[in-house]
Amino acid sequence: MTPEVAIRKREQMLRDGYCVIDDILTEDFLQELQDESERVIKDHKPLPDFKYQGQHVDLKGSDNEIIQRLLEWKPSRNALEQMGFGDFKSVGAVIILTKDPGEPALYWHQDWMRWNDPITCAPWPQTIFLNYYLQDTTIENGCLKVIPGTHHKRIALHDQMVPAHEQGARFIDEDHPVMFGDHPDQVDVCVSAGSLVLGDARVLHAARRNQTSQRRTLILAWHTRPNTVPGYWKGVIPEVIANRDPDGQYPGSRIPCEYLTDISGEADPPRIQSL
Ligand SMILES: O=C(O)CCC(=O)C(=O)O
Ligand SMILES: [Fe+2]
Repeated sequence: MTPEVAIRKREQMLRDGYCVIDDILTEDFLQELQDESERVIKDHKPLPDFKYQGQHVDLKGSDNEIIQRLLEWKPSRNALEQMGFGDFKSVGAVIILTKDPGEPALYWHQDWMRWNDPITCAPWPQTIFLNYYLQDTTIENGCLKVIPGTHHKRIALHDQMVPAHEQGARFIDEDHPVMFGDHPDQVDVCVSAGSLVLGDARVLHAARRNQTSQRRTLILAWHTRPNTVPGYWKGVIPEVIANRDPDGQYPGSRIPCEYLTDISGEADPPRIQSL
């Protein structure tokens, strides 16, 4: 990646809440990860609660040499460094997530757990996912969908959603019109196998149903950075962040509170259309 491209990717992360870095894995390492994920999945008993996320296998780098190599993968580290994201550290583990043939879509959600903390207002990312897709992803096999900008901007969908994962969404019906609806601003993030999708934990995202006869596998690695202003940030520091008490108690929450506002200032009419 050239320095110019790295800056553009960072700008996209800050503006849209996601970006794609193509071909980050070598052919050989991709093959190794495919083989290893198949081996691990074979020994795993999927739980019914996870049907929208597919197989959901947690793996620590310290327990698996191949996963540790992925967490330390030089091209990914270099890309983060070049983007100014060098202070992001992996949590030391990954989640292997699959969509098997015929499996349902993943509902709209965001994964930020700190909505009560003023750091929520950071114009820069604090927690990101590194998503390694092990097959080409398409609309047919369950590609990721993102609504750009929703890491900073409240839209109508935020107030219609069932909270993510264990807090409700795992237990909804497969035909839930809001959680599985199409949104006019959604972007399908179709990537080639071995590419990396970076995403801000706050951005609204979902994944399509797998209508093909092949499994679609993702290795997801969460990364976080300290609660500081990153060196590349030259813009205004929001007052709530400048005044944030670093020793404050901010109970974890997945539900966006008043820190997430509609920056457009317009009343956002409900815009969800069911599929
Ligand atoms: O399956 C995907 O592409 C995304 C998975 C995801 O966002 C999640 O499990 O939180
Ligand atoms: Fe997610």
